[in-house]
Parts: sequence; C-alpha cells; structure tokens
Amino acid sequence: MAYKVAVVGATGNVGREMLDILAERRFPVSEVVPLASSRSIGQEVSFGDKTLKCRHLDTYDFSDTDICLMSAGGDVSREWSPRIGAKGCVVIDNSSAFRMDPEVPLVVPEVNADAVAGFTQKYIIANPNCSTAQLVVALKPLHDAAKIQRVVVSTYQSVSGAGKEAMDELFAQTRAIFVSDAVQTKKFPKRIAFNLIPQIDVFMEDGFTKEEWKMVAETKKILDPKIKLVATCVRVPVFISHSESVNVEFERPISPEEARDILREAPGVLVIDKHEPGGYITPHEAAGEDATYVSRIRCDPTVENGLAFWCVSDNLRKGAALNAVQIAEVLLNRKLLGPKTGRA
Ligand code: 11C
Repeated sequence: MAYKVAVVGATGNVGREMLDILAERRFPVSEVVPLASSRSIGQEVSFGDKTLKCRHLDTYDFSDTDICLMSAGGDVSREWSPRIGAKGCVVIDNSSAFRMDPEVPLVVPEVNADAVAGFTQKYIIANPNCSTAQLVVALKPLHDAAKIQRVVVSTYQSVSGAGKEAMDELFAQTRAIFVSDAVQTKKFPKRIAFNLIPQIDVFMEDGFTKEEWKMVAETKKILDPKIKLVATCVRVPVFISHSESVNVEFERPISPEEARDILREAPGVLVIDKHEPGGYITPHEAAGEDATYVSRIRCDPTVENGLAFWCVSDNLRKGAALNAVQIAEVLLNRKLLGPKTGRA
C-alpha cells in the first residue's frame, strides 16, 4: 500500500525537512505533492533524488490525497486544515492553531501514540511546539517511573525555530559585526548575534510569553494535566537545535543512576552523560539527528526527590518534521487510514 502525501509550506525550514524525512524513512508514497503560496509556485524542492515543483495550495484538490503535512503557519492552518480534513485527507498540522482543540489529538508518538485514534473527529492531528516535543520525550519515562509533580525548565532555542528569515538575520548580523557594518534587526526584537533574547513569541497578560504558555499547556495535554510546569524561553545565537535546562520534582525518590538507566531504555532518547569535559551533548552535535539527547543528569538537592538534567534536540526534526512523519507512521502501522485512502 502506498499513499498520496501533500506537504504544505514545502519551501520552508520545516517543509523541506518533512520532504527529506519522508524520503529517508522510506514512507510508502504513491506521490508526494509540494504545495506553497503563490510566492513559491514553481519553486523546486528535493524529495530523495527527485526534484519536485511546488504547486498552488489554492487550486489543489485534496479529495484523493491521503495525508497532508501542514507547516505554513497558524493563519494558513486555520483556513485550510478543516477544509482539507473535510475531504477525508488526514492533516498533521505543525502550527499552534488546533493544538488545544479538544477534538484534535496533540501527539508525540513516544508519549501518547494512542491519542492518534481521535483524529476521526476533525481529520486533524496537531504536532506540538518544538520545545515541548523534546521535553515530553525525556519526561515521559521518568513520569512513568516516579510520577512527576513539578517541572522548572529554561530553554535555549535556536533561531531556526523562527524561520528561514531569522536564520538569515543571525548570519547577516554576525557578518555585519565582523566587517563593522550597521546591525539591522527585523525578525527579532533585539540583536541576536553575540547576544540572547529572553522573549519568544508575544507577551501575555501575566508576564509570561506565549512560547512559555505553550510549554505548560501542551505538556499537560500530552503527558499529564496534573504536572505543574513553569518555563522561561530564551532565543540564543544557534542555528539549529533547542537546548533545555530541566529541574524535576518527583513523588518518590529517584536517583540519577536510576534515571540514567530508565532514559537509556526509553524510545527516542539517547543518554550522553560522562562526568568529564565534553561528556555531554551540545546543539551543534544534535543538529541533523533524530534523537532527544539527555546529559548532565544529577540530583537537585534543593527540593525533595529532585533531579536536574540537560536536554537537546534538533528542533526542525523531532521538534517538527520528524514528529509529524512519525505520527503518519502510527496511522499506517495501526491501519487507521480508511479504505478511501490507501491504494496499491
Ligand atoms: C520557536 N518554538 O522556536 C518556536 C517555533 O508553536 O509551532 C514553533 C512555534 C510553534 O520560535
């Protein structure tokens, strides 16, 4: 059985990664259709060893498409995902538009794959925010072992999370500083080169940013609504991979050794934790990789049953495109796609 797959936002950071990952993992496709806004029509994108031309989202007929991987921002999703879903094409939506909709499952396959079955309500499955995805992959096995009560997380998020223009801005600012040109800011509220910015997304009334709120709300929906979580999200001058410093309070004692053993067995997690210089993962090494890496696992002696660790993952892969393709694989493996869709 092979499936017709559309990728909306195919020329963006995440869209290109979706095409790469579909090819890398040999997802069974009968056809892959890259779709984009009028600005990118005719633009070429790679799919394995093929080159495909982008077609226009507005004029594409989804009625014989099985799966749509959607990564073109919240506005496009709000307008298009329900329309595409109504045609019986399952939308795996990378935007924040439907994540908190009770009729839309929010899924990280290593954590709550069973929730995928709920897609039949709207034919939409939401992909979480990148900073949440890697966090819950690391938290889930620890929660199963010792029940998490509270999490304090500080993020160090790469500029690729804010799109291609944001990556260009870091590059242009870095160059401008070296050649003593004026530094221009467009995408970010302050200079990002040789700096960091303690704001991701807009401010909310309570003083948190929307990115921080998403980490709380999405962790509760995916993992456990009882978990208390507080986040501080920071943009750093790194191109790819988000890093997180995580402090966790558990219901029962759990030693760093036990946590290390549990995480070593956990799906999607790789532990790199040697107590020596360089015995941990950095964002540079995680870029282009699929795993959620965990390092620096240690006791947090300031609370009862506390652990601290460092967690890094490629935000464009596990944080977005890889997670979306893994959701599509769950649909296939569990034979959840209807007879309308699969074809020989
Ligand atoms: C960032 N985490 O790094 C954001 C990007 O809700 O899907 C992803 C935003 C989202 O800027």
